[in-house]
Amino acid sequence: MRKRGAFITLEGIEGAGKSTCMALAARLLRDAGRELVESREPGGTPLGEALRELLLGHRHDGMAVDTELLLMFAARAEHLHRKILPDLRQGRWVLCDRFTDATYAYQGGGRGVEESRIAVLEKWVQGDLKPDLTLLLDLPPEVGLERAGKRSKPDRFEKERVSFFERVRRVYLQRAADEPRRFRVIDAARPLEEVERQVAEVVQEFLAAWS
Ligand code: T5A
Repeated sequence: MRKRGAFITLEGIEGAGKSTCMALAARLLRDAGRELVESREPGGTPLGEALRELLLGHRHDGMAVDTELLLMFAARAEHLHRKILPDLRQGRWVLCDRFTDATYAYQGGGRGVEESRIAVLEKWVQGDLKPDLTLLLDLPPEVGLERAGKRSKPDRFEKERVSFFERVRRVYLQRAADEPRRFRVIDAARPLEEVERQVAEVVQEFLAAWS
């Protein structure tokens, strides 16, 4: 039987450099001969991308917290069934910009949803599936928001106060401390070349351990 592919995620607050580092990680994985699928959350499928627009756009400012939480998991269920699980079963590797850790961080830490309620949805939608490796790009919110702000108009989340992102960051770091085998924390406040060096090291180490 073909070995299932590895599932790798990138996490961090806005402007942490996930998209930038994802491009590097994808190149390294392909250079190592892995068949790779790149994706993102919310999104990754036509329905998921439509939900992303609802979640990030401003048409529904003030959306109820439970609605936001359930839409995140609705997009995730579609993503898992239509893309992530079939790809992993075929032996392809999946590299994803955000996954369920973002729900714990944003809806849990940021919005104050109880962790146990998120855990129920996680179990329902994912069963036991978790990423095999999660790179957490960590930096102070002020730095990330300044970087993100230079680039585009703020989305529904980017309009939140710094204190919101401080809570998000705290949950990310707590999750990394709780699951040290899965998480690698990268100091994303460093200059880009240095961040990329840290990411490359983690990816090479994971490739060596997986094969
Ligand atoms: N969300 C998502 C939830 O609330 N719950 C969930 O369950 C999920 C899945 C998604 C939003 O949805 C929320 C979280 C998010 O708010 P998104 O587009 O995926 O939004 O995430 P963003 O964080 O908004 O994406 P960004 O593009 O803003 O951030 P990135 O990808 O982390 O940053 P990147 O690579 O685009 O870099 C930003 C800028 O900084 C520069 C880059 O060149 C770029 O200009 N940069 C650096 N500059 C200096 N030094 C470095 N080390 C740099 N690294 C990057």
